[in-house]
Amino acid sequence: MSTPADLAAAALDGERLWARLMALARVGATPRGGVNRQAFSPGDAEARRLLVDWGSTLGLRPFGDRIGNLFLRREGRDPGAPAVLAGSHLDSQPKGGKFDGAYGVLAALAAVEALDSAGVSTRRAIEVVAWSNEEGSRFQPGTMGSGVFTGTMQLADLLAVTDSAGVTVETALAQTLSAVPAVALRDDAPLPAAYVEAHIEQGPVLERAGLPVGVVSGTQGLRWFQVEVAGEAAHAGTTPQRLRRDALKAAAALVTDLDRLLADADDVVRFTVGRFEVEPNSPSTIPDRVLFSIDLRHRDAAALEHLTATIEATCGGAHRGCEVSLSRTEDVAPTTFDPGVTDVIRRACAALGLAHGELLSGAGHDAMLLARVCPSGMIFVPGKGGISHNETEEASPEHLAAGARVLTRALVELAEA
Ligand code: HGY
Ligand code: MN
Ligand code: MN
Repeated sequence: MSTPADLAAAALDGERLWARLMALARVGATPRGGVNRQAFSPGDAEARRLLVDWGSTLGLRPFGDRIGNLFLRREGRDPGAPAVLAGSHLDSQPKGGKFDGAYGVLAALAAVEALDSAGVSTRRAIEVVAWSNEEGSRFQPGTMGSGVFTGTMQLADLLAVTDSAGVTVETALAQTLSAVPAVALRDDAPLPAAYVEAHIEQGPVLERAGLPVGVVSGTQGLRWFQVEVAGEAAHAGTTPQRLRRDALKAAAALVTDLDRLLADADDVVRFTVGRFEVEPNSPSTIPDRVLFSIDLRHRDAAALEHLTATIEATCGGAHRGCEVSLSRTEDVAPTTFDPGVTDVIRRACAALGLAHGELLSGAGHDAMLLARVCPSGMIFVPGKGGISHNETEEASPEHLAAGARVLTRALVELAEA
């Protein structure tokens, strides 16, 4: 006999999921097939509008909070029981793909829709969630929405953060929210009973193993730093080399030093300088100020500590006549997902007859913050060539639907508990 979870998973409409993914991908679409929908941009607002519309067609009630997280609630039979949340993020990298984040939100929407189609009720409410500013491209750090929701980050600190044009999060967020139909403000929701996030893998493991789904064991630890190099502006034509305090040359030397010092024989350290800002950025002026980011990741907390010490020893004091200062903008320890939720996901894969494996996430996700306050887990589906944070990111409709079916089953089980 079919269980409610069987019926709901069978009702999952993979074609509609794909159609919504493609509709969302038109918001902020880039010429090379990707999206540029950075946090609190007009594209972010448009994506939120679409999501609220789709949710209202399904009778989901929207709620928001002060950092702009968006929740779409499907009531359960027991209105007092903490809800089960599922989602991801709608913001993207500047040259991002169509699936990173968008998939987790729309897979959750498809799961809730499948419950409706199958006539399945759950004891707990289920909420589809789109977390604010996961990527941290325009405003650092990332995972702002889940950071505030879980009490790991402070709202007041984040509202004061500026982008490179000096616009604050507070202003950009207010503009975004004013462009979306008003939703009820809810800052006192009880902590969720559980959180599940579906995502494309963004790496090569599942594709190489020929697996349609992955159960995620955890995420590696992540630290972000900002390095400021202060020199002195001077005329490019008249200033002898020995008198220069060139912030760009000092910064470039620091990056080269770090690249050598942080390299490891096993190639498991992840060290990236992805953002580099030069002032005044004029060909004939010696730069007086450079800001650059460091993204450091490792699966092992002690290694992360050790690598941090190297960064701190390198990025401080005087270099080539410039002053160097370092600040830490994000710090998330390696995360192990809840064994109970991981088991639910594994059982869902098995019940659907899907070959699956277990893997650690190289990328960061909102789930790593949620894991600090409630049992959390993640479902991965393969991405083509493991390519992500790239406009050519691709995933197959079949894999995306399979992951959403796993999510549907997992939500039924977690929301009945
Ligand atoms: O940086 C990350 O890992 C995530 O994609 N924002
Ligand atoms: Mn993502
Ligand atoms: Mn991403």
